[in-house]
Amino acid sequence: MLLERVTLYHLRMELKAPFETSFERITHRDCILVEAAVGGVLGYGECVADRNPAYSYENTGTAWHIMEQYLIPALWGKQITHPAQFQDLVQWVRGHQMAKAGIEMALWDALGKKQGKSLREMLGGSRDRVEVGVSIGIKSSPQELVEVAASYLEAGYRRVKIKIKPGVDVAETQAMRAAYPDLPLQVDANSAYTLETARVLKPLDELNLLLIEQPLAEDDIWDHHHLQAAFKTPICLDESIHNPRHARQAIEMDACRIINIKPGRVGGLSQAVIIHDLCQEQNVPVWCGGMLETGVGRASNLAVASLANFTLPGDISASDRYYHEDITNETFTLNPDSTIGVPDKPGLGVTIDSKALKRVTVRSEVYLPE
Ligand code: OSB
Ligand code: MG
Repeated sequence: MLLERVTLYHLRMELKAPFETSFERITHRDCILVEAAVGGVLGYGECVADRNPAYSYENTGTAWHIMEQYLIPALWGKQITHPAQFQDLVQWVRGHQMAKAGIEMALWDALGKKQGKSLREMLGGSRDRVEVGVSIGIKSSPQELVEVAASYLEAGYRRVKIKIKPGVDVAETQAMRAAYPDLPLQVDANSAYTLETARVLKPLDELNLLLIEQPLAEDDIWDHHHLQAAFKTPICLDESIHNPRHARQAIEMDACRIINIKPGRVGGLSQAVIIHDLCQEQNVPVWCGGMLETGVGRASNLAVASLANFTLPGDISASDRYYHEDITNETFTLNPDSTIGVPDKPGLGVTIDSKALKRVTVRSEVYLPE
C-alpha cells in the first residue's frame, strides 16, 4: 500500500487540573495528531512531544520539523506492508523517537483497519483488559496530596504514583503511606536528583514502594546502577530508555529492576514490543507509562499494555481524568477492579470527533507526495 497523504495537527488541550512534575507545571498539553491516508483508509497516530523540551529534548516544534522534512518524505512512493518496516526507512534519522513513534502509530492504525485486525491482535496482546493506576502531580502540601489521592481511590484506582522533587519527597511519600498502608504506591522524580542529592530518598526504602522511577539524569544509566545497589526498592527507568539497546544495557548493569515502556519515547510500538520481549527474557517486569494522551494515544497504550510481560499497572487512567473534551468519540472508563478494557475494533479502535479536533487544533498542514 502507498501513503497518499499526511495531515499534521498541532493540538493544545486544556487539562481538567494543572499537572506538575519536577520539571514543569502545565495547564494545557500540546501534542501532534498524525492523520495518514494509506490505501484508501485513514490512520491516526499521536506524537507525544510536549510544548517544552523538558521531559525530553523533543518538543512539538522539533517533532513537526522532523516529520515534515524527513519522516514523511521517506515514505512517499514506498510500498508499505508492515508498520515495522517504517523503522528501516527512517533508521538513518538520529533520535527523534517521539516524531517517529507518531508516524508509526498512524501506520499501525491504517494497516489494522485495512486488515480488519485490532492493534492488540497485531501486537500479540494476551489480555482484553489491563490494570491501570493514576499519576498524581506535585501538590502544595502532603495533606492536599492525600486528599487528592482519596478522590482517585474513591473513583476506583488501586495503584497510585506520586511525583516528587527535591524538597517535596520524603514527607509527602510518608504521608501517603501513613494514610494508605496497603496501597500499591510508587514515586517518580523525572530526573530531578543526582547520585549525591538522592541520598535524602533513603527513608523511602522503608515504605514498601513498588518502585522509584527515574531519580537521576536521563543520560546517566551508570549512576542508577550505584543507586540501585544502595536501595532495596526497585529502581525503574523511564527517561533513560530510548531504544532496545538501552534497555538491555540498563538490565546488564543492574541500573534498574523494572522498565517503564512508553512507545513514544522508544521510537514506536514496534520498538516497545522488542523491549517488552527482551525484558521478558530477563524476567524484568515492565509497565506502560503515560504522556497525558488523548483517546488516540490512550487506545495505543491499552493495546501495548495487553502484552504478557506488562505485569505492573500502567499510567493509563480513564479519559475523564485528563480532559473536559477529548478528540475521540470513544471514551475509556475505569472498571471497578481498576482495569480498562482494550479496544477490539480494527486498528486503534477509535474514531475522531472532528468538531472537537477543530476546536483544539492550533495549526494544521497537509502533505502530498512530492
Ligand atoms: O514521567 O511518567 C512521566 C506525564 C508527562 C510527562 C512525563 C510523565 C507523565 C506522567 C503522566 O506521569 C502519566 C499519565 O499519562 O497519566
Ligand atoms: Mg516517568
